[in-house]
Amino acid sequence: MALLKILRYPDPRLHTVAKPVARVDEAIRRLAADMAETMYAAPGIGLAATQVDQHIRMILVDISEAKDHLRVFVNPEILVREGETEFEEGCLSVPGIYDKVTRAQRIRVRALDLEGKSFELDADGLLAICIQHELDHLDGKVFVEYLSRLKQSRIRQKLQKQAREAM
Ligand code: K1U
Ligand code: ZN
Repeated sequence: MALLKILRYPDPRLHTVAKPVARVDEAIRRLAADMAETMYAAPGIGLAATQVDQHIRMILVDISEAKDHLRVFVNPEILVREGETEFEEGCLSVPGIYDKVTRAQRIRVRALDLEGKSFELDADGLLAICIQHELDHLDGKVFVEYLSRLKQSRIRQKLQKQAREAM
């Protein structure tokens, strides 16, 4: 397994729309294992392939305390959205920034597992929020884009300054 580099906002590659996975094979399972290692090490509760510069439709989520309930979604689709909830989100691609985002409270998702088998899942609370956040990444959207233009501009400047100072 390997730790992968996580792209940082405002890297333009974060705005790439990911392509569907044509076949769930060993290469996909290896990428999922590397993404899991990267997500747990960060640490995070979710990771989209986009964030590790792999522009295919795969996301990982584990909201368990013990970090022992990894869920992998290949080609995820939201079938149903219900209700509304507000949550202070973070993002491994936007380190140190947290802000409130409104999303659906409950969702039904369809995806493939790592054997290529289709499944459906009803999710609510943090699991539903995290799945929606990760699906946004696959569509090239970062959570800060729900914030005002002023906040986005301040966040961009702050992260660009951090990147310069780290060079
Ligand atoms: O997509 C990502 O960058 C992962 C992101 C997922 C997420 C968090 C909160 C709301 C929506 C989506 C993170 O994991 S940020 C880190 C984080 O929230 C966390 C880290 C360790 C323990 C608990 C939470
Ligand atoms: Zn994120």
